[in-house]
Amino acid sequence: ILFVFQPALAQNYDESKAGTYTYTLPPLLVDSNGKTIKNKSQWETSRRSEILQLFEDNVYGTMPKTFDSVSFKVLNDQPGVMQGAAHLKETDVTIYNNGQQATIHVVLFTPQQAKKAVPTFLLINNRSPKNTLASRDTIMGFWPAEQVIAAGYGIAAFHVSDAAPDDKNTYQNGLLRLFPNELARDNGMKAIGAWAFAASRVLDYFEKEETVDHKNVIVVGHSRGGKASLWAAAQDQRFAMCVTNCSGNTGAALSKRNFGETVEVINTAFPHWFNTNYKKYNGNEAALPVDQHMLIALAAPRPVYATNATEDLWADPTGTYLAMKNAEPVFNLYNRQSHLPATPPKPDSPIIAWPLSYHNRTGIHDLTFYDWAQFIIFADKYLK
Ligand code: GTR
Repeated sequence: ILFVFQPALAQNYDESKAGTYTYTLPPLLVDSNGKTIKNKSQWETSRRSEILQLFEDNVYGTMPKTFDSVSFKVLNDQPGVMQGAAHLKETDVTIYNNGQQATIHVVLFTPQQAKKAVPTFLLINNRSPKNTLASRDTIMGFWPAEQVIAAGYGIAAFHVSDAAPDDKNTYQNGLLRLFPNELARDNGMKAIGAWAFAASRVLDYFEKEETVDHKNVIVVGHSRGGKASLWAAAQDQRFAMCVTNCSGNTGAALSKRNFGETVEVINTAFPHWFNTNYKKYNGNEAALPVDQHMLIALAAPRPVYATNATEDLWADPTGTYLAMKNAEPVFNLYNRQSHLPATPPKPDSPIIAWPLSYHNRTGIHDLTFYDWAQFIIFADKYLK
């Protein structure tokens, strides 16, 4: 007998079948009453919160606005690490609610020579915890702390498993235990919401951490972590900038474009990432009241850097670029306007502009030294 492997949920990689997404993207600047949004105050006072709520209810889940308390405990404070280049702090950020607690362990390096608090990159680490160990036993492009310190920035990370284990059977065992109402509701947050919530609690800590310029924290994530970094920036306007690296479906790529990973595929493989309501859109992206250009727009006017990799068609590089391009009208309500070219740049030709930056790196789905080098140029442009 000959078995022919036929994936039950097939993906499209044929550009001619990607669809006419422009006709189906929900409008950014028309509100639910049909009123056209003409300026930033109309955006900020009405349309922005409508869109945020659509993402909460239909995709990522609500995020608790209150909780009992949060505490910060510095466990390790070591100047002169990295051959004298950096100051290391390891801190436990503990959140208390509903008689329960959950702890997010934060590793932070800041430049030893810094005379004042420094702008800092915060990575939501969804890969091996080894990438972000304080010991620096493994030096990887995923979190190149030495490179970032040499550029004069702070670099911090926490691991997603502290917030919500990345597993459909155990994701509740992190901070979701503190919020049983979230788990009970169809629009309550799950793992990706919990990762973004944790990033905000780390920012609470940074507000008290003298070495970090908490007004200039850049939230960074790769792939599933990049879905969370965008959601964190949308939810918490204290983040100054956002990097979403190869974040693909339900990250920076358009969902209504039929290319690469689909909503049904992601919800089937990772039922613990998005809220229960999101499953209604399996095989029916057309019914989604939002698309991902609207998520990027929620960051406005704060700068966003999105990336792709040429061998990572699963994450739909073209659909990611088009989401950035279609987010522009909101950024353009503010003084510094975005004028991305209509079509994506060639591989390895970053467009580093303020407020929207993009590159498509040659190679595989990953976060690399090359990517970080561009993020540093992006941050320099904005902060220096
Ligand atoms: C894949 C998933 C993607 C992306 C990726 C990752 O399996 O389909 O959406 O999140 O994992 O996180 O590396």
